[in-house]
Amino acid sequence: MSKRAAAAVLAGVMIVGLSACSSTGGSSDGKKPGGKLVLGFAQVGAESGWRTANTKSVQEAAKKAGITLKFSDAQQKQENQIKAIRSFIQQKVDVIAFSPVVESGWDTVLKEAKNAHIPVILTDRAIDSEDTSLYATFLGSDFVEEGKKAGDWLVKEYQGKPGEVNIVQLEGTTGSAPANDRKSGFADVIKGDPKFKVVASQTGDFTRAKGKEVMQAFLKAQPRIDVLYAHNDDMALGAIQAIEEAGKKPGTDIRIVSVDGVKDAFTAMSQGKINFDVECNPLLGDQLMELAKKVKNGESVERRIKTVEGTFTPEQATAALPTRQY
Ligand code: GYE
Repeated sequence: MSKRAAAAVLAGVMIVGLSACSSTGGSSDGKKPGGKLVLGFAQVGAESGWRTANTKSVQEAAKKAGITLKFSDAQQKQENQIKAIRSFIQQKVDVIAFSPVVESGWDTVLKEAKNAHIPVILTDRAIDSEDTSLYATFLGSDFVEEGKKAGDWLVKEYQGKPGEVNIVQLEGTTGSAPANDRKSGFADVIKGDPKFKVVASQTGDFTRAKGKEVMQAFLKAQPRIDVLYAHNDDMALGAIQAIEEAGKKPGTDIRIVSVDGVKDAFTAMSQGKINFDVECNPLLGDQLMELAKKVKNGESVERRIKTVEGTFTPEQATAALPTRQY
């Protein structure tokens, strides 16, 4: 028997033991009264269109799978997520899933979950812990790859064109996996040609309001901006407002490459305001519910499950717009 299977059996025994003492009772398969699997989900927040679509996907998938979802919104604060995880442990949920707002600082609370024999699934964002026994699997995108796709587009776009390309970058939430990885993937690709210069780079916290505010500051401080690379669509959409208010044409005067592929960005692309969008799929709900059932039953799951994603030119975005789900 594998260690994880042994732990799962032990967890099952413990939950049966606990429920035997409680007044509400419980079933012998380790599920809560009523037989439903209980999943505690600690969401990052509601910072972007991507996040709203992700939350909806998780909530709808839980309903469809007959899973009781305990949902918590951390408002982009790690301390709130840690509190939510602790409360899930106290409530003895069957499985905990969360999308870690930042990469580091999770070991203590995840050890608490491990000691309580509650399996943990990372969704969407990764953690940098060296102790990989703290979670069963990580379901989400390859953010480095996304950054590379943005960089590849830029390199192609400026192929054979001489002269410096001044780039400003709107970074995602500081310390988050998508901000770190989208930045490094992009940097890795553009470093091959010294004409590409990132002249300013600052966090816009993945929100429209912050994206606009930081872009306004970039426009004031930078004598020439050729390209904006935004780590997500909401920041790009905020920046578009700032560019237009400064009397410039987004997509023309300043070329824009972004990540996510949400509907609002596709609309902006159809209007020529965003030049390229790298897709990041938020519809992780169904896969998450499948995984929750499996880890609860002690079945083995792959340690890393990557989402399949593409890229969009304005033409492709315009064609996809009528049927885009998020
Ligand atoms: O790109 C951004 C959101 O973690 C992939 O978080 C997610 C990112 C997404 O706020 O819009």
